[in-house]
Amino acid sequence: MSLDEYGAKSPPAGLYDFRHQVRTGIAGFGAASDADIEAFQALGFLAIHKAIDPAAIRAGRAALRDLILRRDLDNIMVESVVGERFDRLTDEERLDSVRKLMPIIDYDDRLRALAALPELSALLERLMGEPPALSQNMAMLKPPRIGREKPWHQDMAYFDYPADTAIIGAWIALDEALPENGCMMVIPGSHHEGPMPHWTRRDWQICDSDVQVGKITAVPLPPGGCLLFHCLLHHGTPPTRSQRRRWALQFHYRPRSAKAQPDSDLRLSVFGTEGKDVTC
Ligand SMILES: O=C(O)CCC(=O)C(=O)O
Repeated sequence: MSLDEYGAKSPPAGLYDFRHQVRTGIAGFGAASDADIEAFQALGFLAIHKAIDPAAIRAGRAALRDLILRRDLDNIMVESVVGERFDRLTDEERLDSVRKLMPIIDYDDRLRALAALPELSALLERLMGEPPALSQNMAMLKPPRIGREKPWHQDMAYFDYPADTAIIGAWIALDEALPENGCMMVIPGSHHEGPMPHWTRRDWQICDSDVQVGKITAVPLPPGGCLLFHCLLHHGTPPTRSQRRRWALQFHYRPRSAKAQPDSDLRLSVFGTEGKDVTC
């Protein structure tokens, strides 16, 4: 177990705007049309509702629950406001104290299966133009009342691949994700603007004053919904004070032919030197 190193500072007012929301989604990975593929290229994201069937989502939640309640794992990051108290909490309290688990698929076949869904791979191949390979896997949890913000950022700022590599994130809602309990928020089309400088502030993040607040779009999802997003897309999630838990899985896929950099030098020269050992 580790504690979240960034603490729980509040973001400035106005950085997460709930007014504009994408409430509709494609009805399953296999239902994406050619126009949807073009929309992804233009906007940098696609919302898919009914992407994953309820039994697989229940299995994903149960798998995370099992991992959190084991006491021998070091892949669990706890919200800083919980701190060292974590070890003394009841099982139910523990479930609502964790911010992140990473990696996850090597610990549980139910999670491995969710990262390897054939219909997700097929859609990723259409978006990337070649078969995908899994690059990174994690669970991002927003505990009720205390879940901290994930400030605006580009996921490429964390990856040691050339910045023009078409890495795609798949963010899968295990619970209903709403603006109030910390759903994903995006700046449509921002992936076309290229890499942005990142800074170590409330996290490894885009400067608050560079966030295009007028374009903020919330993407609420039902359980089993999935947001696919380009890894240069500006995105973030607000803190939550809601009573509702928000658990999600996040898998990143690279084009299978993409070659990793030998070290972080190129990434740091592009995104900023404060990002040496950051993890998404
Ligand atoms: O799930 C969240 O709260 C944030 C996910 C995200 O944007 C990330 O980890 O890169």
